[in-house]
Amino acid sequence: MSQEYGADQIQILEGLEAVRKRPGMYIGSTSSRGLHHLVYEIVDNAVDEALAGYCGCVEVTIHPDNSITVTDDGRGIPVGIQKKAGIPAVEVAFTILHAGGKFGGGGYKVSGGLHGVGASVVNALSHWLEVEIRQDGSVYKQRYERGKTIYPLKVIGQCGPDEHGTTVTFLPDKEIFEETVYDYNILKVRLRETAFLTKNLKIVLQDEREEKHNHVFHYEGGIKEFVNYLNKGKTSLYDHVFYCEGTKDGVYVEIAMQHNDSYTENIYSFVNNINTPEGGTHLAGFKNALTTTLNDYARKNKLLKESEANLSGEDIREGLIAIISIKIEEPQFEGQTKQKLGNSEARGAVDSLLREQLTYYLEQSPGIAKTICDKSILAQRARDAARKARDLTRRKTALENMTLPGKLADCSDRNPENCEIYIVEGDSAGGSAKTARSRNTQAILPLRGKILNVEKARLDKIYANAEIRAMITAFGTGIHEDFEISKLRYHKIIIMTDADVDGAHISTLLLTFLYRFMPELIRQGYVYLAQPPLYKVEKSKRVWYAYSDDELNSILKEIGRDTNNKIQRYKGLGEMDAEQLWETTMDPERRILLRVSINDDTSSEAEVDLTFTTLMGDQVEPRREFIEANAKYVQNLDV
Ligand code: 1YM
Repeated sequence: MSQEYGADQIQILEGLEAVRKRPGMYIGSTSSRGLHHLVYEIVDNAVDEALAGYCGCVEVTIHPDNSITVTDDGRGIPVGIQKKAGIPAVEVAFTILHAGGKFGGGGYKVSGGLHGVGASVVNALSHWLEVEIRQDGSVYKQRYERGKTIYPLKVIGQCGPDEHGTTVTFLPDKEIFEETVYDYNILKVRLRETAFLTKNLKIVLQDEREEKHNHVFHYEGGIKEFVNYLNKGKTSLYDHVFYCEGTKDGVYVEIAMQHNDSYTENIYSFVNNINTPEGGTHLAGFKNALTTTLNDYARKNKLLKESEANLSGEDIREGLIAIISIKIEEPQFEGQTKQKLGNSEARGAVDSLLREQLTYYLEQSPGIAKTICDKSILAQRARDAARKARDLTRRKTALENMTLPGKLADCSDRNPENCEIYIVEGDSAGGSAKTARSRNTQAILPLRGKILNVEKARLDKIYANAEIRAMITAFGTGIHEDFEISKLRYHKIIIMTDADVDGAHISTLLLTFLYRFMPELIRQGYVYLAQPPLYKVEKSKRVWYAYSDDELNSILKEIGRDTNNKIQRYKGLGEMDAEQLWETTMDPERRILLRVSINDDTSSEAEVDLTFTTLMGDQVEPRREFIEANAKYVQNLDV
């Protein structure tokens, strides 16, 4: 190392040493999540440069050794000596730990990252990091290893006079991270979202490890196109996506929304490009303005009679897809996970902008306004009917002291931790399962035929559905606001369907129901898919089961392909007798279960939702691919 270290630099090193000692404090974790977070930190600096109006393109490349290059065409990080530190500004940015965000005033220098701590944290947690800056005809470069400067910033060549930008390449440190292999899909989902949220910014993602991995995200319409993307596979109620933007009280607000014919509400809110799954003041402002404006419009235009009650927010938001994205200088996050926006000025800004613009919009588009009001009024009626139906079930359950559904063959053990419930497709398979089961701990609930698609039905119909009611009572937890996980009667809910397209469809319907009505069951890992075998191979009285074509081939290779093997392809659970069903699919010692999980690392909130709605939409093909496509959600649990 060529540099002498003065007091200042020693302090610098201590700063980054603190990051290496307690990385979790700065990037949340050292798991895969933290690993990917490094990329976001660097990308966010480029996005800031785009928001400031100087950068139009960001490229992210994953190299074969899992080092990452991020390059932008912005102004280039300043190379001049920073007076206070006595070193180039770029070196300050990479080697001095900043409490929150970047230094220097102006703009929204708060985008990105868990804590917006930026470049120096990435540097501290990288085995090595190199930064290259193109500025005023010269190319500058500096290298660091584990946060330490290797050589002073130097000019390594010339570039065109108009060329400018920053390139950062880093290799995450194996001493720090438990996982050092980048997942293309995780970066893809996040960068796509970033591109939607940053109108006009082009983001290119490349993976040198795999030829097919290559994406360009560039959305001139920004969040308006985000709404279109989320509406994929759904039927919109009107063509136009509502969009408005503006700055109030120092808060920049952008809103895009559109209704579709479904019954779910999907609202995603962001603060400085960071998703706020728990909402906060910006979301509250949005909901308030939407409800008030639509009721005012409906009253004024006599779409609601004087005698009728106001439309509730829920009624108006039925089938709504909306993106609320705000930029604010000093966001305050509250709540347990620090994901809920607390700034009160954000509420006012969103509320007043939306009121103003939506009132105008509804007046200009009476056709759309009427469509929204009509849909909301229908929702209101259905909700009333559902409430009555639900009150009835509640009263009933209170009176009858929770009568379990008649079709349920319950287990005798009363400790939920020991208990499992198999949800079985069809009465005949249900019959075999009842015979096969271990009565102590395994309960069987047979379902007849296809269950209701909850994506396509209103609440009143859902509550009235016998199969759904049977599941709700069997689980014991209740749903929606009544949901109590502590009342869950089984710690394994196992979906067992045929290993064919119809079976996959039924699994999907069941998972959709669980995801929409009892998401905690999935989040806490109580939901599983049973894996019945596809083939049975018999040879001289010995039996093998194969759960995939690959497995079948390797069995045949081992025992020899022979006309005397009787290979049986199972078309359904019904073809197995009780003993076979037990051996292959239900015996805890031998079965294969897949635990269903929502991988929050891989999937943004919006993506998980899209998965369900696309699958439950009208296309058949994506549904067929459900199980494979969800390899990401589904992990092998026990064999
Ligand atoms: C591939 C990562 O970091 N781009 C980037 C960073 C900066 C600037 C431009 C920049 C900012 C400002 C002025 C300013 C940063 N500069 C600094 C600091 N891409 C990437 N592009 N000029 C250039 O904020 O005023 C930190 S980041 F602090 F040194 F100015």
